Amino acid sequence: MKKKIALLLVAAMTVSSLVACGGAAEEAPAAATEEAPAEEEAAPAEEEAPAEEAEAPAASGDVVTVGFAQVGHESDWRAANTKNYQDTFSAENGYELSFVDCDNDHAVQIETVRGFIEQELDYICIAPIQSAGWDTVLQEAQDAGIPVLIVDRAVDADPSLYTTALGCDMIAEGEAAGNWLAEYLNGEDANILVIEGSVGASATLGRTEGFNNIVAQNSNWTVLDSQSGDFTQAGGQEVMESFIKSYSDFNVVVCQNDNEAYGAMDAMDAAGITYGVDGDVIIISFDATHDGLQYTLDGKITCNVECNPLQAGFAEEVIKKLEAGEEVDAWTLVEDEAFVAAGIESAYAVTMTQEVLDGRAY
Ligand code: GYE
Repeated sequence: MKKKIALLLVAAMTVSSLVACGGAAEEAPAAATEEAPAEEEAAPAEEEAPAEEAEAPAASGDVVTVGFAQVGHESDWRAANTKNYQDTFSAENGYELSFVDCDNDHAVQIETVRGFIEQELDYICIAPIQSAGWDTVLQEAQDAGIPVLIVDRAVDADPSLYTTALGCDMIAEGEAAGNWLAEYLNGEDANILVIEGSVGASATLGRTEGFNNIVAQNSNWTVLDSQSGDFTQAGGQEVMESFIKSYSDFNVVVCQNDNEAYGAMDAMDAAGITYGVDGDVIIISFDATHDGLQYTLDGKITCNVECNPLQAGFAEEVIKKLEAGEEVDAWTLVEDEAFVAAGIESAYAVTMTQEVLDGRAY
């Protein structure tokens, strides 16, 4: 089905879906969907149902074509996110998904989106590798009348150039990590090393900004160094190895995702540096994937700030609304929370238990 619907996208800057983390994230879109069809059900009779455009994919029986320009395959988070999109936008559910792994290459991602425009797909989802450099291709999609959903990460572009955006609040995640650290250190000095995510990614920029906001409030904290580990385990290991060569006096390592934390732990193991609740170095991580939370339960990662990768339901919810001719919000927040090692109490984070780990869907 090829629909160039001139959709009236009056986008109120409101948070449309506040979803508790963990399993609840998957449930929320379904719940919202149940409410939404009220209008459809209220339609007098089948034959009087509005034009095809107003029908949800399942109701119309037409295949809805969706292009997804995914970042790459750099992390466990990404793998979970990809699987979630493939499961959600399945043929069974009435979609034809064109999935492209852009291998962390911005130029490839731009060309991928151009390809989707040329193919005249119904919808385009972009998880932007970097936040800058999107205006031209977004304008091209708009000129072609194809709604664009910016998912997971953000873009530095005028919001009028795309239909909607959804994802976690990366600045809030960085602040959560900092607030937890201040509580945990309780006035002790901090000499901090940061292993950042990919350069120019909104996840990196936001987590860095948020954490630095809290650093600025603590005069006895010093960020000794901050380098990109590209959100990969190998990158985390490499950066940590070079930090170990340059710095001997550090007590906090902030890894901007779980995979980097695994690499950093390998580097510290090799150097005989102890970490975790019983060690010399506090490790903070982000994502809170299953394996990351196992390390948190075990007390190796002391604090792990979640970013929920199960976001495809939110994208589908938007697409269903657009198919039904409804307005969509400009921004949907996917909520997250933080976790701390077993035995630690925190006002900012949930204490890890085996039960929390067992309930982890990714
Ligand atoms: O933290 C990292 C992934 O954009 C939130 O990208 C995402 C980040 C996630 O590679 O693991």
